[in-house]
Parts: sequence; structure tokens; C-alpha cells
Amino acid sequence: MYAQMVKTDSSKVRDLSEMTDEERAFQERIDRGEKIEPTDWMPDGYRKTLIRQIGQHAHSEIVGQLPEGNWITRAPTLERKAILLAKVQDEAGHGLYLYCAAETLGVSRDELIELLHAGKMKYSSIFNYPTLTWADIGAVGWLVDGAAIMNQVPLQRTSFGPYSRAMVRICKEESFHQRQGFDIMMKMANGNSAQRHMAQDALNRFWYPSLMMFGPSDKESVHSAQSMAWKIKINTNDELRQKFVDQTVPQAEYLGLTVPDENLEWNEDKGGYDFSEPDWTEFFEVLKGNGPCNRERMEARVKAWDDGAWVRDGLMAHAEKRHASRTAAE
Ligand code: BYC
Repeated sequence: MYAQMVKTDSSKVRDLSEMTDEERAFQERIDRGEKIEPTDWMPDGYRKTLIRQIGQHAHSEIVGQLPEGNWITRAPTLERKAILLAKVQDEAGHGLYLYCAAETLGVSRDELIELLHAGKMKYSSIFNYPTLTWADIGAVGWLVDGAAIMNQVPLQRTSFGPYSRAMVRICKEESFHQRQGFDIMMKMANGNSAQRHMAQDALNRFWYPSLMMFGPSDKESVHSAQSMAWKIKINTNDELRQKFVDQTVPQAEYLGLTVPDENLEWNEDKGGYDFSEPDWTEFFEVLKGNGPCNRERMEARVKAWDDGAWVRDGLMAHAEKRHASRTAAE
């Protein structure tokens, strides 16, 4: 019956009758809304899907520090600088909770990071776009964190316990992030004409990349059907994208800014906006590594990892020494 909830690619999701006893018992736990904990039995595919999604989510938080970190030294006031610093530090914390959640599934943080650096794991496409002006920092908070919350609030109910619990904390912090972004946009949109122009330009450049954050259209989404059957994902990509547009358009209107979409129109029948799809060719190019900043982002991450090697080595040596002296004392 769970398969009926699945909106995409449902032909690939196996019915209860096609499962082994263990798989069926697992699926029934999911269907009852029980949380799965790391020591519970789980199908290999469930474990792999979670490692992929949580790992990519963690990488997104860490790589996501880069476009905003770019503006810490150039924030317009001391207060804005302190807020931005706190936000970027929060992203590091989110990455760490998520790597810990992934580690409960039997993969190490080092392994995940090596996969990222080898180009074998993804991070969110959005972070391959540059932050050219201060208004972009407003747009990132307002739109990028806004899209992230839209995706992450339902993930608080995801079936895997450690991921779900990490999401509860992350969502609290993300709402502060979204509000600080909107606050920057309000200042810029109500400022002088150059500031208003910067705010509009930031919206123009970040609108479609933000829509892409929800993933390909449901027709193209390869993982949604199985992930929804396992309640790893709660909504389809298109459902969340629609909710995001419906929430964000009135906010843009409040700011006196124009969403860069000539086809944007309220549709009374569906109770939501009709809007233009992002350019999916561009999306898939960014995923292949051909976005404006892919190379720069990976170079920065690899350099940070290499520069930090002496700290990791030092901590390991210290831990080994302590372990050796404790063992000797016993
Ligand atoms: N970018 O079958 P689909 C943040 C990939 S960070 C890159 O629909 P799925 C923040 C997808 O991985 C917020 N790749 O996949 C941080 C798959 O490829 P693989 C990050 C994407 O997993 C700092 C293929 O396309 N949030 O908020 O069912 C500062 C087919 O897609 C993207 C999360 O990570 C993309 N946008 O659904 C500020 C949320 N979209 O893996 C803010 C958790 C799709 O087979 N993740 N792909 O090689 C999810 O909810 C889901 O993984 C997605 C994709 C909705 C993203």
C-alpha cells in the first residue's frame, strides 16, 4: 500500500509480496511510522541511499560556507559581520552533525570526504554560483536557506532516527539564517537606487539556481520513488519546489522586487503559482562539474583538507599516546 503514496518512478518499487521476510518486516515498521536506529536491521539499499543523501547533505553544508565566507571580510558593518560569522559557523556545525549521522551507518567521515574530493559524491548545485555583491548574501539567506528549510522541515520526520534528530536542530538554526537573509534584502530593497538595483540583480541570478536545489523534475528523479517508499524523503522534488514558489513570491512582492519569470501567474484552480521551470540543461552541466565555480570550490576544499592534515595527525598521535599510557597503567 505504501507504493500508492509514491508519485514517481513507482514501477521500480517492490511490493510487499515481492520482499523477503526481513524486508517485509522492515517495510512494515516504516509504514507504521517507526524510526529506524543504526543497530536495527535494514536493507542494503536503504543504508546506501541514506549514506548518499546524508553524505551529500553534509558536503553541501561544508561547501556552502564558501560563497558566504567570501563576504565575511567585506560585510558592510560590524553587526552584519558578526551575524554572518555566526551563520557560517552554524553551517560547519550542520556539516558535523550530518557526518556523525552518516557515520552511524558504517562509513567514516574521512571516506565521505575522499569521495567528495574524488568527484564521486555530489554537493548542492547552488554552491557553484558566485556571490558577487553584498546583496547576494541577502539572497543566499532568503532564497537558499529558504529552499533548504522547505526541504528540511519534512526531513525532521524522515525514517532514520539520527538523520531526523539532526534535522530538528538544523531547522531551528536555518530559520534564523533565512530571516537574516530577508533582513539584508529589506535593507537593500528599501535603500537607494543602487542598492535596490543590487537586490533585484541578486534575485535575478539566484532565483532559478534556488529552484534547482529541489532536484530534477519528478519525471527525471531517479531516487524519489524508493526514497519515499522508505520515508527517507517525505515529499517529491516538484511538490517542494511548488511550495517554495508559493511562499517566496509574496515575500518578493513585499520587498518590491520582481521575480524574473514572465510566466509567473497565480492559478486559482491549483491554489498555487504557475511558474517557469529552471534550465535543466544548465542544472545537469553544473552536476557534471561545469558550473561557474565548481573547480574553485573543490580546490578550496581540497586545500583546506590538506592544510589541516597536521592537526588531524597531531590529534591521532595524542590519542594513541593516551591509549598506550592507559593500557600500560592497567
Ligand atoms: N544539487 O533522484 P534525485 C544548505 C542529484 S545545504 C546536486 O531527485 P534525490 C546550506 C541527486 O543527488 C542544503 N545534486 O535525487 C548550506 C542524484 O544524483 P546521485 C542541502 C543534486 O536524492 C550552507 C540525481 O541528482 N540540502 O541548506 O532523491 C549555506 C538525481 O536526483 C541536486 C540537502 O542536501 C542538487 N540540487 O533528491 C546555506 C537536502 N538535486 O546522488 C545553506 C537533502 C538532485 O544519484 N537531500 N541531485 O549521484 C535531499 O533532499 C535530496 O537528496 C534531493 C535530491 C532533493 C537534493
